[in-house]
Amino acid sequence: MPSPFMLLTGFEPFGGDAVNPSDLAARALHDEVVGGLPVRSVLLPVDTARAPHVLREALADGPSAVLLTGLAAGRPQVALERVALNVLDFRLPDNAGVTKQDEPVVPGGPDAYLSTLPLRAILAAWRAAGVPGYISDTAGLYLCNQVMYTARHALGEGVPCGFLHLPANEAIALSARAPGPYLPQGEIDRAVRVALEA
Ligand code: PCA
Repeated sequence: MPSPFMLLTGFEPFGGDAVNPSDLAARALHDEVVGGLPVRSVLLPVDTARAPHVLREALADGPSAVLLTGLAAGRPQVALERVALNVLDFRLPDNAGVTKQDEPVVPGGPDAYLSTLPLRAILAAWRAAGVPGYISDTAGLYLCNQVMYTARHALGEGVPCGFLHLPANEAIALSARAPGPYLPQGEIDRAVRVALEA
């Protein structure tokens, strides 16, 4: 019987950024014990063909809970996604240069899956920890939506699973051409840790 763990995923950098805060947070939390369970972090490629395979391999090890994370530059705070849609429609090619338009994530799958994370409990835990955050009603139609849909489709209802979008960190804000919101990486790591605890 494999020992229980929580799966935390981050994404590699994309869209010209040198870093991805979700990758950095996942690395920072790898092997930490949070809420009594060790965290296993897995890095997902920003590659629409490869990401589902890497994800499904990680899911096959039987995590007790799954927290998927990614960057949503421009968002002012950490945001729990409520829903993943069965749609791929990219404004930006993935890291392999592939663009999708009006395609399903899973042909014949349900139109949408809701997050099975305790969204309100996570918001409350963030509030108690002094972390402003909110529930987002769209994860976009890019890789983040794709992996949330893929994970929910693979897992069913039994394992809490959902997506957390992170703001830009200081490195991304410093390299941006126009001023934008950011959250220091240490705070991003803390927000992810508190979400895992909840
Ligand atoms: N953010 C993108 C994909 C990878 C990432 O970190 C998204 O929001 O879809």
